[in-house]
Amino acid sequence: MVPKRHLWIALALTVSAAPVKAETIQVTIDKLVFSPATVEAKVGDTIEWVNMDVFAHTATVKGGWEVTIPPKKSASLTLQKAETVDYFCRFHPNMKGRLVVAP
Ligand SMILES: [Cu+2]
Repeated sequence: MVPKRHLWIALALTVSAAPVKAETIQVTIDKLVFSPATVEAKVGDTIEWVNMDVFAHTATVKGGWEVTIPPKKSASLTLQKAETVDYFCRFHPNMKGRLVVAP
């Protein structure tokens, strides 16, 4: 018989080694506000911006990427690297959001 304690260790290893499934995280844009303003995600996850407004917005990183979200549409981006990025809307610079991307 295998001692019970060893079974527990085997179980813990199995759980921690399970692959993490990539997620799609929605950020709603409504009345010029990104919500939630800060999102914690992992590399491989997809951020989907859902624009409820009747005009276009962007999610723009200074010196980095830009995603345009047309009115009443959505647009998405798959996160490629671990970093914390602040983004804003090119058309409405008061609109701000942050992505905290873990490896
Ligand atoms: Cu905007």
